[in-house]
Amino acid sequence: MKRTLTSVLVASALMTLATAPVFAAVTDKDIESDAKTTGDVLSWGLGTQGQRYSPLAKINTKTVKDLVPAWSFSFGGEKQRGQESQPVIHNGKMFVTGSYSRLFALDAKTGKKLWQYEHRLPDGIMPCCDVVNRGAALYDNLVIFATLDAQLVALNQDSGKVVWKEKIDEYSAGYSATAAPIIAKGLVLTGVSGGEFGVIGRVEARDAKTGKLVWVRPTVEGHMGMKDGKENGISGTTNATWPGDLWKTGGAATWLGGTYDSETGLAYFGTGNPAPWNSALRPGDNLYSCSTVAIDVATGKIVWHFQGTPNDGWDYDGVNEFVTFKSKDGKHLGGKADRNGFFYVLDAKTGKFQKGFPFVKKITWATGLDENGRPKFDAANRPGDPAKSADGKKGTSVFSVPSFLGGKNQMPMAYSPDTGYFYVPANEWGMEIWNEPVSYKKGAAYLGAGFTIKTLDPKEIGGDYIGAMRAVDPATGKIVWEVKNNAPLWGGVMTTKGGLVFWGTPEGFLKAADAKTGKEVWSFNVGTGIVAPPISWEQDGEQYIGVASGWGGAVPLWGGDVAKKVNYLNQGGSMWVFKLHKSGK
Ligand SMILES: [Ca+2]
Ligand SMILES: [Ca+2]
Repeated sequence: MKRTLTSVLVASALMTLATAPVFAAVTDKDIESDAKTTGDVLSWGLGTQGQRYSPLAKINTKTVKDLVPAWSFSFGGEKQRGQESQPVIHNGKMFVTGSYSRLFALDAKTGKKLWQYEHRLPDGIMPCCDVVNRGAALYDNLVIFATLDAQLVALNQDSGKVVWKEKIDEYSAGYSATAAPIIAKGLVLTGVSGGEFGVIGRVEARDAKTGKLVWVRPTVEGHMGMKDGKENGISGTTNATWPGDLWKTGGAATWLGGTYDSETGLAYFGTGNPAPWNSALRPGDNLYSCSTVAIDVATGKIVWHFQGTPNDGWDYDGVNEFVTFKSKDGKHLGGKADRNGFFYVLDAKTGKFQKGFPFVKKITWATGLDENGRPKFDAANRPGDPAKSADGKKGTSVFSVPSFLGGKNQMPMAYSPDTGYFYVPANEWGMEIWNEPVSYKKGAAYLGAGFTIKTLDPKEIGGDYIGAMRAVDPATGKIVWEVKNNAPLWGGVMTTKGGLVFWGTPEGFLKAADAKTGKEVWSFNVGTGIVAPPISWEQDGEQYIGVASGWGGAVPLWGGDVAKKVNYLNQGGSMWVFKLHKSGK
């Protein structure tokens, strides 16, 4: 057979393809199918819907006993603090962010460091709740993450070189950024942190390849949106739900980022507290604070909103992730475990309220929800107006449950299409809270409140614990099972086709339980607290489980009496990866 030069070249090119790892840029299609593809983890949430469900089943209720460490990698440095990052995986590489705006690229199979990026942070950054970062996004050949000085940085996945860098806002005005960006239709979507400093919450969309701003949607009523450099309509109606000028420094920070459902074309962002905390100053619902806001990615406009805590007076940020799912009777819904203690089930397309129920044992600020999901407030449990006190300096103090750290905080829950349950890392705690006079000053804390977080009476919550991993059935509103934990849970959850639920504890244990029954089937102590969500992926026929470790976050800083209870826990900063032990037979 006569071989032409062309056929030889083609043959050798094919050989190269077969033997060398092929670089493939991350596309929108890859991201939209991320939840189903097992060889990579491209998004925060293991798919932009945020279900945190892995279709892998090699590690299952029977084999999990053989799960052992494959490698561990230290983030190093003298500074440690909280590690809340979810790693992403692509082309056999892991990209994991660390505290103090660091990013590490590692060989996903061995943990070998490929490169490390340390963002230069200025003095005077104002992160409210530790120097954390929750992860990076992948697009094209870029890895993109947000920094504590409110910038967005895109690095080349192979070289670690900065490709673009954009300022989100002024750190000196209290802005910061800790959330993992998400990608939707070639846009990188980010929020802002700084609700305790009177920032303006918003969602921004940039061209993921260039960083160029495409649209901005403010989450405080009265502020103008932008698209392609032009005005794109005010959010809501100025002064409809805010008195006077308070909306100009209204908070509603989108600090936990969002989720995206390609079927609805909507990005779902939660919003934080209205500023300041002192609710006596701002009668009205204070939209769009403490809400889920659904934004059409194509237009940059709000399609619907659902507010969990109107006129919030307890710092019940509504930032927690809205996770879309298909119900057993075929409806397209979304679930959210709100900081205020209620779990909400809404229509994913319209936001229509379907169901709401407590996922914690005790709630004092509301007696329940009405038919539209609006809370029935207990007026006696709202912190009093300081202007009505004898000296005008301190309003009536109340004991409210949950505490402002929430029935659930930043640690993301998981949803299993196999069991139909949400797995919610819940906490049971309360707080003394009172209001004080306050006025806005740029770059200064803007609370107008004082507080102390406290544990609850064990008799009221069925035991001496704070944390509880709970399986919640969105169809019935029932807690199906729970695993109690001494310290508050702060780490996030993953569930798998293998019938398992994985989560970490501040005490340092990565745990696995049977997704149906809650029976604990495996645990491993990583040597420092876990405040990050686990992931799973497959490489060369083996299933891996990974989690970042390193105790920190908001609890040690803001936790009052609870912080004292957990002050024996040691800091750290590592990536841990596990796989099934090979017996050698
Ligand atoms: Ca995937
Ligand atoms: Ca807040």
